[in-house]
Amino acid sequence: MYPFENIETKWQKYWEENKTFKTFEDPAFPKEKRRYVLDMFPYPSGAGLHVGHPEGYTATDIYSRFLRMNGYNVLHPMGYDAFGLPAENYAIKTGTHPAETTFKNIENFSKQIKALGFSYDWDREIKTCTPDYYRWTQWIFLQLYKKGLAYEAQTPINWCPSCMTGLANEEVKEGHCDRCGSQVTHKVIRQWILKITAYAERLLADLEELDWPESVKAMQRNWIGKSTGAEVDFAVAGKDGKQTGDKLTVYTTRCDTLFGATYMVISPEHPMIEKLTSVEQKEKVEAYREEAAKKSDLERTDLAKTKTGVFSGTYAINPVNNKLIPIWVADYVLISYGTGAIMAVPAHDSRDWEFAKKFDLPIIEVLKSEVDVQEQPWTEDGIHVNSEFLDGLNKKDAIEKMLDFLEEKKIGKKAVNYKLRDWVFSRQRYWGEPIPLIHCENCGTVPIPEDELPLELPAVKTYQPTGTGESPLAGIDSWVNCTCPKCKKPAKRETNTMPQWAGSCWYYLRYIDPNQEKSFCDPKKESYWMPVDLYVGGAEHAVLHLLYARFWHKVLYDCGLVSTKEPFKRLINQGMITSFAFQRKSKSLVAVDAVIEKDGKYYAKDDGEELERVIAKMSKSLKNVVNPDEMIKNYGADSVRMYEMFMGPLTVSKPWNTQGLVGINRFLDKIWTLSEKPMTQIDITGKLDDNLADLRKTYAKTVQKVTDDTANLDFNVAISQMMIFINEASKFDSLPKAMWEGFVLLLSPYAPHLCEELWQKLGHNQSTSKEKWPEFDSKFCVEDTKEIVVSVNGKVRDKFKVAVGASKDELEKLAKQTEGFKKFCDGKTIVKIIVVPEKLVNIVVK
Ligand code: ANZ
Ligand code: ZN
Repeated sequence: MYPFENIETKWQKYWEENKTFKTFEDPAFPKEKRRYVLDMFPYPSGAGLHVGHPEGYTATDIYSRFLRMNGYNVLHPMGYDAFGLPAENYAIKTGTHPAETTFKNIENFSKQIKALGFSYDWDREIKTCTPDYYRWTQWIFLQLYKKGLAYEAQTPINWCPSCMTGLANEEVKEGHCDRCGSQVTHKVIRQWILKITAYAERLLADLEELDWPESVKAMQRNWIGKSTGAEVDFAVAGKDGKQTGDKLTVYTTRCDTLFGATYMVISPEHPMIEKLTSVEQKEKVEAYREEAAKKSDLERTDLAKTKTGVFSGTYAINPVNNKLIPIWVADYVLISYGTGAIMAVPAHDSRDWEFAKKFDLPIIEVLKSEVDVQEQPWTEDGIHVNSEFLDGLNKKDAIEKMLDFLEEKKIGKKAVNYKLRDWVFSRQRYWGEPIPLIHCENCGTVPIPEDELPLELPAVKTYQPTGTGESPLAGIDSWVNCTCPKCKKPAKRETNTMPQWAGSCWYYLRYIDPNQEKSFCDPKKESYWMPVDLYVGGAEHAVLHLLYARFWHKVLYDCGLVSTKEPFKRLINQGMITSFAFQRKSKSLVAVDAVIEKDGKYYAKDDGEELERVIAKMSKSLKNVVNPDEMIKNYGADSVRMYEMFMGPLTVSKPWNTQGLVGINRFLDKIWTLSEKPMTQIDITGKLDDNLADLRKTYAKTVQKVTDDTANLDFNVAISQMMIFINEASKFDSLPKAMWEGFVLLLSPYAPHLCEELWQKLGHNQSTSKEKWPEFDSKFCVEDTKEIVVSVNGKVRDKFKVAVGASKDELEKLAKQTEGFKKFCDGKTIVKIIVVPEKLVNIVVK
């Protein structure tokens, strides 16, 4: 076994001491020779590094090393996303300051990451929880505030009763807290909100120019949810048809179905609800509103749920036929979308249809339907019927004609809506960036002067969230009480903190100039590196981090503070590394340590049931979590790096199998053994004997493939090719030094420690990363001999080898010299000889 432990610590020390990967904004590199290769930085959890982390980190590391050797200046930094709930929850449990826990975890992460030999410029390391970093997070927040993009509001927001904090919409997954899984409720509290909706159109449109996975773009598109339709005004009337003078505006994507609108619905939170409720219905409406307030949006809009609602007691006039239609209150209409009111077309909308059936409201077909709309809704397209001036028209034409009609009557206009909601940005928690604002009785909200930033988090004694909608900071009088920067009178600080996502909204900019004290980043350096050329990370950030960061970046762009519209030009999602688990017939999973293996079969320890081995997510409960430290200790960092790349294509999910790691370790061991063989000075571009010429062909192909595959991030394919080369090379007692050197350089981004050692052994005294990427003339890849088949009367009788390009005459002559020819043609009459160059000679005999 090669001494990987010594080799790896030796070279890690060398890189650190020599600052081998320190990066400068060297003007000698033209713009097209600069690359910014970024990893999604980790949250330093107490659990330490997961084997999923090194997957993406190794990929970007190989790519960065490859680019450097190809003459690029590469920015490749690493840091820690260090604010967040787990450290705070731990503090609540133990009383340890979250900073203490966080820094301890960072130390551990850093040790683990460094043990993998990544070529980061560690002088650029950042931690989002240090005041010199969050000073600028606060500063950027103030720029948003000054642009009117941060506002205070008292609105119902998602509230996690267990984390006791407000959440952004993006943090709610199917009605549950993304972090702890508790059911999310609504709570009305004072919030700071960022106007991300002001950027909805640009966030949508600019996706087009990004080289991102289609799936991530699609998720962002859906999340932004652009909808084009119309706003239509309905006159409100009493039972008697007398207009009250009020109007109710709805949002509809189908104004063409107006003739089928048989009732209206307003959301229980609609601002006009009191005006629209009749005296007789008041009690019922109020009771209904109370019930609705308890439900989540998910519960309210779930298609499967039976519809509930209550009649308001008033009516509206359908403007196309002057019919009186009732206005209902129902919770399937959300206040947060469109106008919070709809015209219901039960014949052609499923939710409206169910509601109409339940409350016995009329259903009028206005699109020619293939079903009876009294029995089921028809939601497909159709030609318009029962619609007077729209009859006979298709959807598109009918919408246009109706829009003309509405515009002419001044009761409707085209409108666009987005599903995207503004970003609830304040958290009632401790371990986050304090929001740098002051509340003054005279002056209102006043930003802290920029030169007084950072506004540091004060030390507290108890981290417990208050649950009242106030952050624990609110309990520290000495911190809360301050003087107003404007009028100098006593004032109070904002006590909410920023959400987990704030620090990661701009960290890629701080890496560019991590120690800058005058600004968040020197503009010259910013334009030297930006945008990020390649960003690699997990798919779970598709809408959260990646949408928020794009938003902040666009704001900075509008402030003239960054040079690009988008931060991340190319994005790659690494696949998940899964593990094995064992499954019973009942489909329940059994933890790995509760299984016995016998003759290749698996049985449950407790009751002996035979189990099936299945692929599962790594989890503590299944005891199938792989610990990278242990793997590095047993097989070395180079093996772990290469194994993770060899498991399969970077972007697919794949199960961990330590046997595969063992195989890679053997492969590296074989290389070590090979390196002990004598190296010859043979000129590998000259004439070689047959065997070496064959090896040269493989070598040439290896150079070509590893170059292309590494550039395309097809690392598993590149590794396979290197294995082919090593297999062939192992058959030789000595190797041409030039070839071996080339191979070592090809392998160096993948197994950097081993290759540094081999490179030194070859007599070199600088790091492989400073060497030029090997090239080899592609003419050596070309096959120089061909195998020709000799057939007699169509039956294969022999084969021979000949140089590529041999003439027909020569092929015929050589065919006649084969044993097969002699055996089957001697003594017979040759009728015809057919020669297919490079392939075959067929002899027809009688
Ligand atoms: C009449 C109609 C007829 C509708 C029809 C649909 C089909 P998207 O495409 O998602 O934008 N809607 C409008 N505001 C709503 C709210 N606050 N809560 C619940 N539903 C609301 O959906 C737009 C459609 O959703 C609108 O078009 C409206 O119903 C409903 F055959 O109006 B439609
Ligand atoms: Zn003041």
